[in-house]
Amino acid sequence: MNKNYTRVMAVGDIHGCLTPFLSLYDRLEVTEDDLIIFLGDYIDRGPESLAALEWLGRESLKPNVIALRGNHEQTLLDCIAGRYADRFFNIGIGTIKEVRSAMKTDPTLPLRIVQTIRRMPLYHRLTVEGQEYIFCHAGVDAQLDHDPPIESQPIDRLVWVREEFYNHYEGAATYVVGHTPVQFLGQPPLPIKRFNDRNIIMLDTGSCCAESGRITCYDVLSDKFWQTARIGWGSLGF
Ligand SMILES: [Mn+2]
Repeated sequence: MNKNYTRVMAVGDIHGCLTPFLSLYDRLEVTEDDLIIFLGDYIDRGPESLAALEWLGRESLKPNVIALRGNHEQTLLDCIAGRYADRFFNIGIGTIKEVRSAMKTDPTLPLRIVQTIRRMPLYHRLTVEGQEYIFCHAGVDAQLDHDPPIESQPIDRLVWVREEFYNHYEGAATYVVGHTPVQFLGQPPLPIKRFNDRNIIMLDTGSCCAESGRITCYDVLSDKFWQTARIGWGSLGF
């Protein structure tokens, strides 16, 4: 790490819940001495997908803010580019509705979305006091090689992988990921510091995708974390 950051914070899935996230972000009082890495999935499920994407696009222009790409952003990109129409119908439908209605007054919107998502890296690597951290939306496919080089992983794996990562990864680098809500793993809505005794920190605490969902920010230097109030299903009027 070139700069000695006060905090190195990662934020789990937001999923269109920008308003609750922004009140959390205010509480963090982020300064330029903090590094903040968003783990992807800013859109879909919640009601403020476009606003979340645009906010992340602007915020990540700051040198100490990194917004990684999640499977939902990748899917939206693929939809706009005309690929994977099947996935477009599975996830992303809420965002596509928002995009369609906003396009009526802003026809350049799809191009801006493509530019914003293409700027989002798939992972970020960082070494702090000899400990390597890899921030990524989902992880790597570790079924055969239990510590595969992230550089050779297909995009699809980096943003979609689940069990093939967290049940098989055995590397020394600590992965910091979102993607799979901890509730789906039978856990309470708190960050998981070491999943299954592996070097994996899991920070998707459900946002609006689980009954007990909330959004989590975690500082890997201090192990401190901050959360929104419970968001959960239906609390946002959808
Ligand atoms: Mn997600």
